[in-house]
Amino acid sequence: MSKNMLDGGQVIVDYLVREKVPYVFGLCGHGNIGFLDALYERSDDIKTVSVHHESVAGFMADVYYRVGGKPTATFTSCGPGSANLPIALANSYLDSVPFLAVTGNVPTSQFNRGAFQELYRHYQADFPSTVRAYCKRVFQPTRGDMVPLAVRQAWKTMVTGRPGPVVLDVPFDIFKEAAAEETPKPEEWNANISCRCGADPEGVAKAVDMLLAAKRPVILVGQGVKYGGAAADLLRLAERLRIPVAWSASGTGAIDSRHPLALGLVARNGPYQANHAARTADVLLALGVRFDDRTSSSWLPGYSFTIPPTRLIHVDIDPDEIARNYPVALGLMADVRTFLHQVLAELDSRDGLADAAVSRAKWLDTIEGYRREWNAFIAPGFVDDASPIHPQRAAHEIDKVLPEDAILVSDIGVHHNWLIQFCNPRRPDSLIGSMGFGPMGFGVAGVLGAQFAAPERPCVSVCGDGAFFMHASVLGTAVEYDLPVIWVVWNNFAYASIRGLQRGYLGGRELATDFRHPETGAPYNPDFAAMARSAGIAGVNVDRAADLSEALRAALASRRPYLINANIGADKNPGGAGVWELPGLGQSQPAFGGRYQP
Ligand SMILES: Cc1ncc(C[n+]2csc(CCOP(=O)(O)OP(=O)(O)O)c2C)c(N)n1
Ligand SMILES: [Mg+2]
Repeated sequence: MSKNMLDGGQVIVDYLVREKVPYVFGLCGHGNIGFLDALYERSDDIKTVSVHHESVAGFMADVYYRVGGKPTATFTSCGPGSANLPIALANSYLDSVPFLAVTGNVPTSQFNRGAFQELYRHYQADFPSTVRAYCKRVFQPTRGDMVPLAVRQAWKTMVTGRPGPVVLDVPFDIFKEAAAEETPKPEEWNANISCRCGADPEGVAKAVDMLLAAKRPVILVGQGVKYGGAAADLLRLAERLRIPVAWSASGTGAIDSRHPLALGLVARNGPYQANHAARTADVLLALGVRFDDRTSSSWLPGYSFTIPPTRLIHVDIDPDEIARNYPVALGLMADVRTFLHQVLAELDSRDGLADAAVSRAKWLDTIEGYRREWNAFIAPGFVDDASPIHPQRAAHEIDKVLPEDAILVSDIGVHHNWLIQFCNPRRPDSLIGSMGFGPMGFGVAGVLGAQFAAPERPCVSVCGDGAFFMHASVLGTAVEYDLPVIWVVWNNFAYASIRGLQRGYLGGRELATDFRHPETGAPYNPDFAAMARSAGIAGVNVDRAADLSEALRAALASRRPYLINANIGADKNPGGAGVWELPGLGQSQPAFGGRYQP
């Protein structure tokens, strides 16, 4: 190789440095030692973080972006190493979060020979087929000189339009093969591309007409508002027209949940004022939200939405999501922030705005009535002092203790349902969860990525006992990288969300959903607090609500990694004003209110 040539690995790493990627997260294998060698050379410019399970790396890259707003990269080896990654790819793909997955593969000279760890029975070096449904695109350069094109195109695909993870699959030899004298420059290829497209101007005028004429308007926000950086403009519009704002679980935090116009979560377990306002609205402005089954009460009319007669204005960067599940009175493909700028500018040219805002008083008063009814309904759960801890009380105590700048990363399970219902996030990144793919481990591992992105902020994972045990290797990573993360293990001695379904839909025929000691039949789990201590991390057990808040305060004050094993009741599910249907098995009943039939 001539002296001035960079090899494939060096080009990728140099490109990442040029894109100002601060960290790569991953796990070694023979398939990526060429890449690690390139990272070694540039260790002053980009930090390599080694984890103990590949999916942990993917979840870290995911949450790093959700907090820091910058994509990072992962590295995994050929064969099994990269086969541990798809769960994280799919999670990011369905939640539209970008990261670049650099996966190793077998040497090109060995393609189709069945070399160690080659997937070859359908097609040579076939990792791309494995992840085809799991990411936005796969690139597989098979010569060194293909790397520059592949890396810049991979990056562009990842960040433009609707973002998502992209795989750069690199055969072993290509990391070390001559690739180019120079790396592509982001400022020539990617840095100057804007996808902040506006909506068709006539559509903007029509949207404003509809909003000004509405008697019972509601704005519904999803994560497009959060990750599109549109929270400030959302607030401007909501306040200017005095329109209440509800959110999907992924949109949680797009508006301060204590704002008077904040309605809450629309979902099976969403509060009455949010579901009832959304389902009785005459005009619903949906921003960067995709109307999944959990947001929509499984699309059963009259629980979360009644579209029609509600007239839906649906704005999204991805036209595939518009009119996927509901008919639209007006569908607009646009970046949400640009759309909001357009609407605010259009409002400047309109008369009668004050009248529209004043005429809202009746609607907002009505909603306040719903809110009071709901608050009275849920009040007892906040003061319940039982042991095991009442889950509503647990969510409430955690919410009360966390400071405003804390980042809470939830895992998947019944604890997540409690948290999204009873936490009151103030900022777009106060409460992070996975709503598309929902892989257990997301919160257990993702909190490490949050802490890398926000070293000064308290980062707390609330995770199920099932998920924590699945990914307990994170304890070691927190120690190795000195990350003061806190895990609150919501220990209910079960895969409780699934056991709840057996109880609710299958007459209590429970199998394979709880953890028991073989001799006593008593609930069993390893001692998670002792596990933490064995890793060199503070670990405590709590059984009472007041001890939970005390322990969390101590953990926050310590600024060291900490595990709180909280014994939390498993027998309750968070009810709300919506429902969820498991087709063939039936649908749940709303815990409050009924179905709205106009
Ligand atoms: C990797 C993975 N496996 C299985 C599931 C299906 N699943 C969803 S929630 C859940 C139970 C999780 O148990 P735990 O972590 O203890 O949380 P809990 O529901 O008890 O709060 C399971 C098995 C999943 N989402 N992800
Ligand atoms: Mg559990």
